[in-house]
Amino acid sequence: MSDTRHTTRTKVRQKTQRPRLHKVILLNDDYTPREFVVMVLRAVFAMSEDQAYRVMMTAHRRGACVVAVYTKDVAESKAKDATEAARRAGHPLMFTTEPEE
Ligand code: TYC
Repeated sequence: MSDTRHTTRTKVRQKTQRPRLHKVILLNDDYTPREFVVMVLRAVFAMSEDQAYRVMMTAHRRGACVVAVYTKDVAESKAKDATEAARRAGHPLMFTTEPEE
């Protein structure tokens, strides 16, 4: 009598799940002074004067600019801090977040 045994081996491929990153986006408006935008970018996102100026001008010309990417919590908290700093100073400046593709 044949006694054939079949063994099934399942290969498990470990895929490390990295947290999805979220973009912080700077939105243009017609009222916030350019210098104020640069100041907030430097304070909240630790940018140099040069970097901040370029990001501000990109948003000014194109309507919006990605500032940086972070984990969801960090992105949301920085966008909120920056938007609130503007609100306190009486400016309509807004930062939003969205998940990276
Ligand atoms: N458009 C504003 C002005 O002309 C400056 C500005 C730039 C505001 C970028 C917001 O995200 C912004 N005073």
